[in-house]
Amino acid sequence: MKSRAAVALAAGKPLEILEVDLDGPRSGEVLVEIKATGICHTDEFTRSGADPEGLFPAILGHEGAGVVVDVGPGVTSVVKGDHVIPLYTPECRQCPSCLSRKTNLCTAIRSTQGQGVMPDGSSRFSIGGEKIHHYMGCSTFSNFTVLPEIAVAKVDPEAPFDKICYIGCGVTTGIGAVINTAKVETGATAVVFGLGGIGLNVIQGLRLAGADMIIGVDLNDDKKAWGERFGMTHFVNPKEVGGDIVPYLVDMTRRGADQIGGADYTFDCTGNVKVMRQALECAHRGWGQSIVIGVAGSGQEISTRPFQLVTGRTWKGTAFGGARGRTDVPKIVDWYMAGKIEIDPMITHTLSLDEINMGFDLMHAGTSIRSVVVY
Ligand code: NAD
Ligand code: AHE
Ligand code: ZN
Repeated sequence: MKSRAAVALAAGKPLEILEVDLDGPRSGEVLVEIKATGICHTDEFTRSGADPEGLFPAILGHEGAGVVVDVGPGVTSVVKGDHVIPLYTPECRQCPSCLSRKTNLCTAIRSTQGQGVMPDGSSRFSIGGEKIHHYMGCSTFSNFTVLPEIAVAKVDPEAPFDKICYIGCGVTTGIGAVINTAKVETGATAVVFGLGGIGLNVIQGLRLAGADMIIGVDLNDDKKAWGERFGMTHFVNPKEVGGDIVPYLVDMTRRGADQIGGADYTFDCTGNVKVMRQALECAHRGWGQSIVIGVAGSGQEISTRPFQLVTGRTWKGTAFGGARGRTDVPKIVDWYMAGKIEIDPMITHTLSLDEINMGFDLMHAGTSIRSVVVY
């Protein structure tokens, strides 16, 4: 069949809207009509050429929602007509990682996913016989895409596609980092670096968990109002702090009889390795946890003095907020439908597929939180 798609032909180039050929689902696979897709900073990370795993030509996009329109042989957990969210972190419930109960990082198909192909080693996408790579196992910048059955979460059919697509990455990552990875407790203090599509969801996760002090840090002053909208209690623009931001944040978090200071939990949502170091070092001596969410480009490395860890700070990372997709994503959709979490105000721009490059421009300009493409 044919599908309209935004294709990344080469690193650093705008996406091109093209008609692509799409083969139908094979054994254990499903064909999904994508109804809406968000544009995450990770799509930009790969489009720009910074991703060491980046392959071209490829159909990017990993934050989608849609309807199952066909199923391959052997598919048992979804049927035509089901509403689904594609999962870049699948959940097979059979691999050693899934069975460990210690991680959400299912390993059933990670290696072929990283090679831009389906689990049988081939791509379903092509143009004029030339192979186009899949991306993060999702390729939601195509109106139709093929996914392994284990990489879709069946969700409430009443939920609006143009909002719940964001649960396919940003919402789940931010809220999950707080709840699943950090396991933040009531009354905690926290610092969130980067108040974009992920950071604001960390903030709403902290509000949900009952944190007392939520400090947001961003270079863009416009993010102050955004953070406050979702529960941030204090805002810091590093450009307005004379000198090192770490002692400044440690001072802010010094409470009561505690003369040491530092936050119970800190989160990097920038992907900047210097910020990751600041986030670790403003965590509280003895128990502070710093969670790395941002992804950094090829060749970038984090560093700190080992003393920072010797004195009890913990550096952790999180992918997809530690969520087990087929189990947790339907619940997060239900939270949204019940009004427990907010999504609508964060979707600042709704675009057509033809306008998708504008979504990347808005991200760079710092004027969007999330742009969503509706097919
Ligand atoms: P975004 O562009 O919407 O937001 C980034 C924010 O960081 C912006 O508000 C920007 O002003 C701010 N910022 C940039 N440099 C800063 C600095 N030095 N100090 C303070 N603030 C700074 O991006 P996003 O979609 O929110 O994604 C954030 C990061 O998270 C990206 O690296 C993305 O690739 C990554 N990500 C990771 C996961 C995961 O599973 N680990 C999931 C989604 C996104
Ligand atoms: N290809 C990158 C890895 C990027 C990365 O860490 N991706 C996150 C999801 S970001 C979503 O917006 C992830 O899920 N990581 C776990 C995994 O298995 O990739 C690189 O740096 O090589
Ligand atoms: Zn993402």
